Amino acid sequence: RQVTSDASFHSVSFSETDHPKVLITGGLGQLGVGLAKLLRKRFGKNNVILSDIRKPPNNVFHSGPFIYSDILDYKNLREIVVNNRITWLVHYSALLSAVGEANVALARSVNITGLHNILDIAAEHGLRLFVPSTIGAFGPSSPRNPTPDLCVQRPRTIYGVSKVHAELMGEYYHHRYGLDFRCLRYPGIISADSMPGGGTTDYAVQIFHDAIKTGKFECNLRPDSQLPMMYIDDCLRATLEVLEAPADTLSMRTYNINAMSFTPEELAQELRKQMPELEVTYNIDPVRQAIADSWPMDFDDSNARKDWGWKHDYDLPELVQTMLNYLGVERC
Ligand code: AKB
Repeated sequence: RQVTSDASFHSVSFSETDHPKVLITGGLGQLGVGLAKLLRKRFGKNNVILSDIRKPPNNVFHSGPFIYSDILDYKNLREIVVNNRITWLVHYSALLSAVGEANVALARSVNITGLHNILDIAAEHGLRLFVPSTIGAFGPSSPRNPTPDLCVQRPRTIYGVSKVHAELMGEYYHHRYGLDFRCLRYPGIISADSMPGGGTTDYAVQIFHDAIKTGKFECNLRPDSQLPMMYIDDCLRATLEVLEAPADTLSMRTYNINAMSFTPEELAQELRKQMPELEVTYNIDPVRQAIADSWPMDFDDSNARKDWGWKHDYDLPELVQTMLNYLGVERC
């Protein structure tokens, strides 16, 4: 291995012979396609396999390897890992917070039983395993402003409970079996070319689409609901950075990461600097509001910054400008 000359990554690069072979589960969600693009640029197109139980759109299918994988089917998963000589696994399959409350049995199965399959296969085959956690792994009895890495975690959603379970199981497998488990607690992620599905922070993506299309937005959270948020490029870069971080820099295996915190009102105000005519109304969804009221308002990510050099690039004005540029250009 050689030290990379690319200053944007704080770690090592892989030569042609020792690059990782990566499998991404839940690859057709909000983050998988973007992560595959970033990892393929770094490790080569054929060394990153996207997987899902859904049929990929043509552009995804033609941009690199795609495979059917059901995380609830242990044998199918093991076959994929063995046949493709997988060395890193990024486990993105999960039901998010709001949709999880609407279907607790399915969320329990995908988020908890599915994770058990992933952990066992990763431990059995010596994989490096990344599982995202979330601000949703905290609850009303956690300190909310800011929320540190280590504090009370008593979430009130099946999503949050399953993510605390994932954090603890991954760390247990790390200590018990030496599994190379790495986990970041993501804030709400904002992206232009992929949509989130069934989350509490989804409003912060939808507002851009509705603002551009109709000049109006109906928000399902109260105007003063402050939540931690991040632009997708920062999230994907953080994921690659923690995956590449030398093990001796990681004093923990689960880190908070953050970029900014804002309320729907503050986001609308920033948007109005470019679209003064934007009309925002509020029609509160009680399920999502109760979830938002129990989550961190600000996220303390000082350990990630200290240990492996985490640093966000996008603050609120840059995020809004980037989203508008991206969606504006797409519209033409
Ligand atoms: C959700 O809102 O459920 C997710 C998350 C913050 O984990 N976006």
